Amino acid sequence: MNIKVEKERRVVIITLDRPQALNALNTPLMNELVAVMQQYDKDPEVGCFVVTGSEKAFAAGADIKEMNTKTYLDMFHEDYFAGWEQFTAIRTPKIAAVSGYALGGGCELAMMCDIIYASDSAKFGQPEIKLGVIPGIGGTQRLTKSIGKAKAMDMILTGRMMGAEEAESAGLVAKIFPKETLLEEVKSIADNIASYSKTSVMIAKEAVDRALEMGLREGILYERRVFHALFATEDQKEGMQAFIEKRTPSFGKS
Ligand code: CO8
Repeated sequence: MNIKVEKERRVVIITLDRPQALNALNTPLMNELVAVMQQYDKDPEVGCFVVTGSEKAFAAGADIKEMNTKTYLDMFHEDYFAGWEQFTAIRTPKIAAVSGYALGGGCELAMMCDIIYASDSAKFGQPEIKLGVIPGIGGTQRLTKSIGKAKAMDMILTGRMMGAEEAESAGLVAKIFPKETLLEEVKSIADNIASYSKTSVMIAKEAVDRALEMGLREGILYERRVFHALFATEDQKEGMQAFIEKRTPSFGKS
């Protein structure tokens, strides 16, 4: 196995575990990660994923040693990297807890998560230009949408790394924690998210994702319609009634 999986209450923590290759993302790792997440995605008891690596590396990129001898036709017919679309299709929120290197595919994996929290040691980068290629798992698109054209061009054309503070001020990272406490802090945030109605969390995530793809008018209409739809759930009744009765809501699966 190239990953370790633990379940703590309603949170599933997945640790990338290829230390000999700084967690470089190869096809077996991708397949294991996707399979585990697809299984838990359907479980109403699981409310959040945390994806993390080691203190030295979240992931140092796609596995160069798996790719280096491939031809164009190999890449085309395998539709290399297309499997990562199944990772983005996971509907339960996924949080990246990043320490150390998040380079190339590693940075792209973090960006395929819904929130990135980083330790003060994190280093983000898209160094593919140094290998004679370009980002291939969404980096040119997601980094540009996340931090804007100026910084995305700077990162992708020079291949330089960005430290945690710059990544936070650019909007790539939601918050920075000391590396010693990163995972505990992120688990506690994941626990909080998982304590809410899974239905409303999934719908909220979907609505925010739509903001990147839709115009404002359509996006606001979409939001209003799914807001209306939540009134068909028991969780809406329970959440609002609990507020009025000054008690903690007990959310179910509806
Ligand atoms: N792939 C495979 N092996 C890797 C990778 C990687 N991405 N990164 C590190 N490793 C391996 C090293 O080869 C080394 O193995 P060995 O001990 O057998 O030589 C081991 O991990 C440890 O690495 P280093 O000795 O290099 O460790 P350092 O601490 O000296 O350096 C760095 C750490 C700076 C992170 C360095 O390892 C590095 O620069 N790694 C590569 C970073 C990189 O270029 N990433 C981008 C990869 S390409 C990509 O992600 C997308 C490609 C898109 C293609 C599009 C196709 C459709």
